[in-house]
Amino acid sequence: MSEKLLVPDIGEFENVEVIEILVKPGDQIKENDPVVTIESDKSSVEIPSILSGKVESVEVKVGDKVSEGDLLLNLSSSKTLSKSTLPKDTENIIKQAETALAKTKEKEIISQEPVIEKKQSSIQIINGADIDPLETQDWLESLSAVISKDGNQRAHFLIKELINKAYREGANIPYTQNTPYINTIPPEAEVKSNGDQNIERRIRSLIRWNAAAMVVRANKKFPELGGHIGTFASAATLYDVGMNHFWRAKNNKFGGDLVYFQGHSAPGMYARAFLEGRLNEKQLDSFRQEVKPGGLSSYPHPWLMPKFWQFPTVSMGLGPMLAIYQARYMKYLINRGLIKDEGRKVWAFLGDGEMDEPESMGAIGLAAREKLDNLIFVINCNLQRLDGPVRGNGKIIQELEGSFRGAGWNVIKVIWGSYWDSLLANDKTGQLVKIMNETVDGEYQAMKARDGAYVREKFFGKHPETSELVSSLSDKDIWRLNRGGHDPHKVFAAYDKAIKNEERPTVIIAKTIKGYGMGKTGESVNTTHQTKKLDVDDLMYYRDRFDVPLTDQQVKNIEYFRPDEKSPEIKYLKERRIKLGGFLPERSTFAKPIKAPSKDIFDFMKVSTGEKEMSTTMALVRMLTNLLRDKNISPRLVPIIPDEARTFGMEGFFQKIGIYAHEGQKYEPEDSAQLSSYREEKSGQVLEEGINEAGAMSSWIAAATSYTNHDIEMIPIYIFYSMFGFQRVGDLAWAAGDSQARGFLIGATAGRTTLAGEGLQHQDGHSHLIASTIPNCVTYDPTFHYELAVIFREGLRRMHEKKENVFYYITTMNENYSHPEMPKDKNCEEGILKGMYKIREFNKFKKTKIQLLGSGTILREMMAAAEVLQNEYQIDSEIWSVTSFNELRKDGMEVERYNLLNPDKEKKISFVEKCLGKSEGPIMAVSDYMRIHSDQIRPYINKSFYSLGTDGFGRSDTRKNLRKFFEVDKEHLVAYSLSVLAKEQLIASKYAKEAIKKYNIDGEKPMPTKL
Ligand SMILES: Cc1ncc(C[n+]2csc(CCOP(=O)(O)OP(=O)(O)O)c2C)c(N)n1
Ligand SMILES: [Mg+2]
Repeated sequence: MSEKLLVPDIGEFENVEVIEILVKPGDQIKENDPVVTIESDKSSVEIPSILSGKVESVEVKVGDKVSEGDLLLNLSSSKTLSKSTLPKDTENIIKQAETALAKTKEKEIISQEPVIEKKQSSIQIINGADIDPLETQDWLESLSAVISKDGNQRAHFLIKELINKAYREGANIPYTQNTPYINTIPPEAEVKSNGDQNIERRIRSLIRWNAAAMVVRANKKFPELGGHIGTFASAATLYDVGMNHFWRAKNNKFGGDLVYFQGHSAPGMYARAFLEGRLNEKQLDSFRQEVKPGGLSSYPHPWLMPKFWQFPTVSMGLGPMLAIYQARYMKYLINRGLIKDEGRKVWAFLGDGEMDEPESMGAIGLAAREKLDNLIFVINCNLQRLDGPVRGNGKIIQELEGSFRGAGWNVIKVIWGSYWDSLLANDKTGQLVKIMNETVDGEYQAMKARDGAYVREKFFGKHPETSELVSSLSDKDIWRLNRGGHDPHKVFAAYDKAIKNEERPTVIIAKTIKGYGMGKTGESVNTTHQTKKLDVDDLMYYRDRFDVPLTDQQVKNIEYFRPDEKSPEIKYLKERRIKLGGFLPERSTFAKPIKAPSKDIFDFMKVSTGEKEMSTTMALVRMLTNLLRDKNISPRLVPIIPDEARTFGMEGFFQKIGIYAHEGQKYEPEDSAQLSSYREEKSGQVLEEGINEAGAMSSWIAAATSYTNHDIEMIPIYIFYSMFGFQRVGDLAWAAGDSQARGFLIGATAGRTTLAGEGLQHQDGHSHLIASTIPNCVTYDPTFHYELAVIFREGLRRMHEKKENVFYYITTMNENYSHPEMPKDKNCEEGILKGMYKIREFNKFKKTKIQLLGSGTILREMMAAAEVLQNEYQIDSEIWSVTSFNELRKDGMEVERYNLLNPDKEKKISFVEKCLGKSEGPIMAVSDYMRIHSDQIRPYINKSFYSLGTDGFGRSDTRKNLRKFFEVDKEHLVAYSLSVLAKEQLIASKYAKEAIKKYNIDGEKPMPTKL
């Protein structure tokens, strides 16, 4: 049956140009296959077929203008194919993943959480503000009766109903998200570890000792090195229980859990690796001495220890965010069918002080919304940060509980250790819990800096009933009452519950003591964080406290201790890790490279666009659309956009590849009939992050390190307003460099004067400079579409085929102009990649010459100025398109350094010098960035060099006015060129003076930086 394929609803657009015909008569096409590409002045979109069948005739040609309802094709239709749930081409990737990973998935046996309900014989009043205690007592007794008769669930239901009723009656006092200051898991419900507790304690003691010894030894030798003992001392049990029982390593059968270690606890990880035999004494003695190869990095840095550390976390607040987006990205890969669902978990260890970073809590809503049950936060609440208490006057654990519970997380508080169990069981009146609730963190901290007698007086002494509770305990017994985070049983039970939790992320909030075991100098005192030296007495105390089998002399020598290979400790430790699949942390990659697409896929960008004007952003979108047709590349692309797809003309991606949404689309979008409808899908490819640059960057890092954390090479492309890039997420970009991220960052709407209208907070004149601070970030500021194509392809080749650990920052602009054909010069491609090439030469008069260097869209102003110089002033010029001042500088620096260090060897020549060394006339360079940007290459050329740029705050206006204001428009460039030539005594100064007058340039106008 013959069918007509018409232009669908394309939103408000009319008369949109057909730029590609993707089918021809006779082709057999399937439903959803693209048939033509249309392009408005802002975006290009493929029109898919709504039917499958054979193309009978194509009724449009390239260049035609079409609107909704116009006829595109006649089609003899066959049966319509149903939509596949997974995107095309993923099957191959799944197969690849299958060979690398397990053949069969051992499904996690997720047992139901045991519903062991804490039966209490009665409930007592624990709130002091009671105007009618008898009435309260009645209510509580009723509730107690319900609990014992029908259980907690029923009681909870009734309370909820009561609150709802009260709310409807006008008592709109919000219900608290907090539970009492006791453990979430009651002792009866604790799942017990099957580990050997004695041996685990001995191992933990050795790890504690070796970690402290490593820091103390380093600082004895070089006091400047620094280091931390207190953080790990407080967290040792939290890590050990995970290492012995929970965290599964990556191997050829399993993808591995991902653990974000708290940065300052790094010594503990080294100490464990030492016992495991992965690090030796010499390496421990090179802690914080990394310049010589083999040293141990101060904190987790994959760049410096690429086979060990996976995640840089020491800049506080980044770890929590990166972990959340990592867990989300893992689900993304699973839902797109790119990796298998193996029940892998992401664990993140965080400090309680660290939780004050806005970034730490900034994404917890997303974690709950996306139902990240593969994510577990462990917050080590030692109640202290660097200077003092985290919440001296309050309770950090309660505060965090409220925030996380409010955000929808599963919260597990691990506050008290097992020694408290019997006291709490005997707390019939609730006085102990009342005191626990009322005592503030400052007091809790002070108590642990003193002794048992102090705790008896200041804590239990608050009420006669609690004094009585501990009357039979000695001060020593009271001192032994431990905190939850130091009790392996409590920690085990919490971890066990966390891994079985479904549908929600889990946070374990564990109470510990900063500097646990460090004695008077370092335990629970405000200066703990900075303790890096322990004197002999402290060391003796530490040894005794943890029963480390060292003689006094060995302690004085601060010797490391590693039991014999055949000792029960080492055997146990290794056995546990073998059981859990290998050692942690460990960084490896088994990802297969992605073959860079053939050059012809970019050919359409090497021809002139003729009359047609477009921005480089649009050229990029066209290019990505083409890449989505490449079977190798397409499934690996991860487009990441923070709510700006329409700004960049990328809305066509919504339909074409879908927006990732773990729940699919539960609603019919308002624009469902349109071609660029907002299509959310479980296997969607676009990560639409909302107005959330830090989140988008975290997603990008997860995807850009996919090759190591998931053994699959992916190509993330994060596109953003360039102004909201590096300066907004600079620290994350730095962490990306450390993480050896591979992918593209696209700073769109770039340039101080190219993004007209928007103004001071939008116009970017420095992102390239910030990007240049990251050693492995490769940056480009292309002007024409063929430059972009060459750069992008090389990026794909270097990063994803050759696996070079660099990432690309490319700026694109929103100014529409026509793009010329790529110059035929065989060196052009090399020049584009190295940073500059000659794009044009005016050589008619052979009297006076100037070298004009331009970058981004300002290159076009320079080209226009050159024409004026030639036509009106008889001045010749060579015009250079500078695609990257940053890359030129890197090369210049390297060459200069080499020549200085090798004075006797043949001199190397920088690329700048190769291009300009023999050129004639002074050099004038301009970009849409600060002068310092083009100034970067000044040292590498022995000629007069002048830079122009856009120094100063941006402001809203037309492009023309902005360029005039910043003196980078054609007219200023002509005047400046003449002035430069006059200064160099190559022409008379009257020409410059006249031009300045002619163009109404005010020589007395203040510098734009002052305006
Ligand atoms: C972004 C950032 N700001 C400041 C620091 C310096 N700093 C290092 S540790 C620390 C205190 C950490 O306290 P907490 O998070 O409670 O960890 P703890 O050591 O107590 O486990 C600070 C302020 C940092 N590492 N990162
Ligand atoms: Mg702390």
